[in-house]
Amino acid sequence: MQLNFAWANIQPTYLRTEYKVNPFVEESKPRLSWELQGKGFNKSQMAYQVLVASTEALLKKNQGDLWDSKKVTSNQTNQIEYSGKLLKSGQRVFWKVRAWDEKDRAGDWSEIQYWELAKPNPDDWKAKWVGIDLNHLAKPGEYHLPPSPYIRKQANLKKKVKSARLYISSLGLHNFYINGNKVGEDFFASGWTDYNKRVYYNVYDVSEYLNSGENTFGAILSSGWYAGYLGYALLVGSPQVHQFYGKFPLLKAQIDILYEDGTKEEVITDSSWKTGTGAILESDFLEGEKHDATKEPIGWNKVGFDDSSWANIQEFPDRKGQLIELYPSNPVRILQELRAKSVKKIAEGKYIIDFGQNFAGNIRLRISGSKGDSLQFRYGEMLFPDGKLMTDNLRKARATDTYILNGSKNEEWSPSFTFHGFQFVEVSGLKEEPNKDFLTGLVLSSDLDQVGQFHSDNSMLNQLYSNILWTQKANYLDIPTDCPQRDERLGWTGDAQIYMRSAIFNADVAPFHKKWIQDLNDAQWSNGAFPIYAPMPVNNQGEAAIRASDAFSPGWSEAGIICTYEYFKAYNDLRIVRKSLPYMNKFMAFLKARTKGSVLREGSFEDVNPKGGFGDWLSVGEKTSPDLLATTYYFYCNKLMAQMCRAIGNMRLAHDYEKESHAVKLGFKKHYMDQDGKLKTNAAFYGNGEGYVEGQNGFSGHTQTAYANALYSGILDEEDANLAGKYLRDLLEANGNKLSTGFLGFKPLLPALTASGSSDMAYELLQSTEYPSLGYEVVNGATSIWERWDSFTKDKGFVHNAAMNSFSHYAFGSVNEWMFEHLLGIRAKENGYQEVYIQPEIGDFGMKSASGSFRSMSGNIKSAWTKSDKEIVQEIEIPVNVKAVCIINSENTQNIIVNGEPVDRNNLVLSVKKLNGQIMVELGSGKYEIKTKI
Ligand code: RAM
Repeated sequence: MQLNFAWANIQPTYLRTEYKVNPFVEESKPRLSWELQGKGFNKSQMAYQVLVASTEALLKKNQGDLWDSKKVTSNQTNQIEYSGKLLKSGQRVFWKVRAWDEKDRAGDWSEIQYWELAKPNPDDWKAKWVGIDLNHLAKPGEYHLPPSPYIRKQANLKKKVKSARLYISSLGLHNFYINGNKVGEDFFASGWTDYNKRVYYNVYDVSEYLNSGENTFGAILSSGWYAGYLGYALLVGSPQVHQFYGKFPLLKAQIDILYEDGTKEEVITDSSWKTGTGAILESDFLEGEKHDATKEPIGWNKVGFDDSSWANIQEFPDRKGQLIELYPSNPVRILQELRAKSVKKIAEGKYIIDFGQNFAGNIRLRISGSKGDSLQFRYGEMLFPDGKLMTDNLRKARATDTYILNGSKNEEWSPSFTFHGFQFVEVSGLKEEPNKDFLTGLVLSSDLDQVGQFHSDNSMLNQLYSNILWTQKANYLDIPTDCPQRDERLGWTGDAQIYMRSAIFNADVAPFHKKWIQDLNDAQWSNGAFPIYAPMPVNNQGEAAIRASDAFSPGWSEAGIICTYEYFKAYNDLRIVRKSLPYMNKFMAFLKARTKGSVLREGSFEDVNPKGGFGDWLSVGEKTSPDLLATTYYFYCNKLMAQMCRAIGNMRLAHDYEKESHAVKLGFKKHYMDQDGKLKTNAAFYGNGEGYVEGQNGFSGHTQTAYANALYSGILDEEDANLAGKYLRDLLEANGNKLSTGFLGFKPLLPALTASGSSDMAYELLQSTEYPSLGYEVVNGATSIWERWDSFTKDKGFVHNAAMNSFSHYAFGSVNEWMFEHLLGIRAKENGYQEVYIQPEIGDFGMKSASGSFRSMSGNIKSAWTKSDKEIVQEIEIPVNVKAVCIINSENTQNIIVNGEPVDRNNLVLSVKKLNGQIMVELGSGKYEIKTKI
């Protein structure tokens, strides 16, 4: 019998390539990562060895014919670049890794994983773009919605198929079928990009779908973001309201087949494919889908269908400058199916279905009825007090689906090319009382793993956390949107940048933001400004096509720096920094050109609409000078740029940005601060404020938002920061301990309070259930984060409807950052969370316990605490290879017991330091219980 000492060693698990498990990739040098498992304490990786082989068999014999990294002395488990032989398109390779622990003991090999190189070379594509213009079939009316083209091809495969891959891209949306089976479970491929620059494709293993002999390939196309309605173009009366990138959808698909005998064959889209129409009469994200099941050409996507009446499809040339690349994100999928909570009749044949939860997605209908029966579905987030559906806040989004029954038994349907943001569905046209399960809710979102957990003894807060998660899911749908319901659904950059760190704590957004940061860079204006939303469709004059005045704004455009920075911090990803650097430099130059003496003075952004940009959007009460805010952002961006440049070894640039940040700091103090350290602005400059957001209220520098941003950005020296902390607190107290912040002010508010010693106030704001607060939303019934603190109130109803009143807006969910970093106290010390701080703010702040975890790039970090009158008990879990500094408020080390032993006589503890009333306890991996007497 072999003795097993594996418990003493460390074991790599969760092997990923480019942040994904067993993916298709395009990178010739993809980056590998793993987590480490190991029992006991203070375990770390001293060295690793990666083997990559062309077959699993070789790898089982420990032979890495493609790459043997040999034993590499390093504690890195992430961003390990494959440095082996050049791989060929379509090549699948297998890999495994083992690690040596801190005592240089080798652990077992991990299990075997793989990646497959997709089609990095455009020459590998033989397929042609195909499509057909069906715009003449669109019914005249307010919305121009053509039917979906159906396309098909029958092909004879003469030999036995060993394996096959489908490479597929569309300008617009597609469903693809082989022999009647839908390929994959993804929705809305190929996503939204700046199609003039870049279009994505996906790859599927379709070996199982093919037979030798006759096979049929079919697709249904839809306009999607490419040719459908976008944003508020209709609402604001833009000259162009749809077809922003092209007039009708196109498809490019290639099936690469490998036969058992080693020969190859391809089936490609070209003009030999046939096209007709079918059941999908209309489909659009904003307007909805109409499906007439009586019109479905039975068997159209199977062998034997007579397509002699179908036309030949047209071929279209590749567009110049349009890259075709592998979709970097995870696809949109159904994450969950919700049962109805109630079905209520409101009129003859008309019912309201309540799913009990605000979400983005679709419905699944299961019904038996008569041929030609027509059901209409309308979607809403809320009901009016009389029980009717509230759709005022959808503005010009018609959000209506229609299904016409074909009369077969147990018909099942759900829309393919639309989604809605809703909790309630109004169904009309029902002939009989439906059973409760005739309709289910399909939760759609980019399929990202949840990495965060949060729970506390405050049930309102637990609901709030649930609301944050749901709202993130509803708006992380291919791109990060402001909202999923009304005629907007745009990748608003301000919302994305304030929320980015919050998002990282909740879900593994690495694949998702790899895509969107590219979208953002692609959308950079020629003057260097990043836009206010991305992707950004542009008209022939080079202006925003959805609304010509949509350009740039302080607090929004900085997403181009901040999102890349957050990504780099969370995942220790330098490649994204290198890739974004030219765009970021250009943007910083754009800002610099607007400064005078490194300060963005009053009026620096008068040329945009609204003047000064959006400022502290949706703030309540006092208004902060947008230029003062722009200067704190400018400082912050210089600081982040310096850090990123240093990390990639560009010391000259790092130095330049450091120098500039220093100059901004001095300039800010001189221009925006009085002798008492109070922030000020030249209010007279703004005159009557015309053209500015709520400019009639006048602007000030002495606001919660101004101090919160100044403190968060680090623009103040220590003395001024102390004063700012005091002023911030004073302002809150003078306001009855209530916030007055908007989008830009709320995100840094709680962190700034904690940084300036006012965690008590941060807790008070977080736990408040009075207007304005997130708790107020919860007590008014919210299951998601609302655009406004009072989007709905039980006593006043809807006060903001019609104009801007989304019930699914993640922006104010940015409080999540504070909940993870300061309530649970999990903060990165080093990029990628290889070193962390554990520093929960614990006091007499109205809460007795909280627990949560964050599965970081370096493994799962857990922090929990309970507080009684006598002691605080913390439970902490640190993954292998991670070091934590636990910062505990206590004067005396004798008050602290770690796993039953006093902290200063404890073998498990790496070090103990005292500093200003705090004890720093350094811990390696393991599970700890820390008791602190109070
Ligand atoms: C609104 C959007 C978004 C915000 C902009 C300024 O219409 O919903 O949240 O960033 O305006």
